[in-house]
Formats: sequence, C-alpha cells, structure tokens
Amino acid sequence: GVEEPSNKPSVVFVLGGPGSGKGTQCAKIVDEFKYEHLSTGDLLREEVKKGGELGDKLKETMEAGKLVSSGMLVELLKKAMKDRGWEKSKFLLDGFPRNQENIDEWEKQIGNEAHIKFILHIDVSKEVMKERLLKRGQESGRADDNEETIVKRFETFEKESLPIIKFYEKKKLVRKVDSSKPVDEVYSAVQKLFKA
Ligand code: B4P
Repeated sequence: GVEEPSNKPSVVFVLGGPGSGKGTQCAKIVDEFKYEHLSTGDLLREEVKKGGELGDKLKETMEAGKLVSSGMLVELLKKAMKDRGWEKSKFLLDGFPRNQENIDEWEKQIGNEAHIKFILHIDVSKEVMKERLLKRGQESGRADDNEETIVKRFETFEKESLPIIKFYEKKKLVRKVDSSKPVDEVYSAVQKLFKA
C-alpha cells in the first residue's frame, strides 16, 4: 500500500552516565547525520545563566547532583524543539529521559506527536567517567564537575537512570557502544549504529 508521509519528528535519545561522552559523540553525529542536537543539561545551564528564582533553584539542584523536576524540563525541551522546527525534523536528545518522571512528562506533553527511533546508550565504567569529569572540572570549571557532586551524580544515575535504560532494553530499542576507547574509535562504532 501507499504509505502516508509522516509529519512527526523522529527522535533518538542519547543516554549514559555522567561523563560517559554523550555531548562529545552528539557533536559528531550532528555534523554527519544532520540531526538537531538538544542537550537537557545545556538547556538547564542556559536557564541558570538567566538567573532569577528558577535559575537559582535549578543551580542548587544540579550542584547537589540531583535531577530537576520534569514538568518544567519537558516544557523547556518542547519549546526548544519547536524553535528548531517540528515537522520532519530529526532530533538527538542528549541526556533525556533520565527517570520515570521524565518519561511520564514526555508522554503527557509530547507522546504521539513524535516518533522514538532508538536509544543510543553510551556505556563506560564509573572509574573512567570520574576521571573524565575531574579532568573537565579542571579545564572548564563546570560547577558540578567536582568530586563531591560527581559521587552524587553517580548515585542518581544508578538509582534513577539505569532502570530507564533497562526499560528500553526490554523493548529492544537500545543500541549500545563501548565508550572506554578514544573519541574517534567510539565514534566509528556510533557511525555504524546510525547507518544500520
Ligand atoms: P548533563 O549536562 O547531561 O551532564 P553529564 O551527564 O555529565 O554529561 P555531559 O554531556 O556533560 O558529559 P560528556 O559525557 O559528554 O547534566 C548535568 C545536570 O543537569 C544533571 O546532573 C541534572 O541535574 C540536570 N539534568 C540534565 N538532564 C536532565 C533531565 N533529563 N532530567 C532532570 N535533570 C536533568 O563528557 C564528559 C567529559 O568527557 C568531557 O570533558 C569530554 O571531553 C570527555 N570525553 C568524552 N568522551 C571521551 C573519550 N572517548 N575519551 C576521553 N575523554 C572523553
């Protein structure tokens, strides 16, 4: 039969622990495969920069290594997606969804309006992640890249975000790469998954 052209955006979720290399790989994917890249971490850091009551509250949550509340986050995300264009767009959503509340809000605010293609899981050990985050902390001075916050971010990841990856694994939606290698080697594996 004749297929109806879909006007829904398609979405790839990029998940992995703090410092696993999500942002790094997303930049490369976008160059080659022409996705619109949105990082929820970046969106939140922009809000923090604006200051005000909301910005201050977000800053506090992020520096505690916790996840911010999902209603506002998905509103921000949806607005950013609409700003980039909706119909026929391809989005790479970096760092989302990170807990069940993120998924519930996605269902509520976006749900059938978008099509989830697959989940890219950037996988690497805690030791390697910690090393990378501490290095970035020295270079860029990101407020949450310090030893104390990193430990809390790992706790949050294991408790709230790993179960989300397992949930999508059961649905056979996950494509996983080993991110312990140098950036370009990781990217060759990523490339294959996007061409598949
Ligand atoms: P994020 O900004 O997403 O921070 P992250 O998990 O640490 O990932 P990031 O992208 O920065 O690091 P990457 O792995 O690319 O989140 C920050 C905070 O925002 C969260 O803690 C939370 O509070 C809040 N938040 C975000 N999303 C949320 C959501 N959906 N719901 C609720 N709250 C949310 O890279 C790390 C470093 O490793 C870089 O310096 C990079 O150069 C290096 N690196 C990468 N790959 C490498 C490789 N192969 N070899 C060597 N170094 C490598």
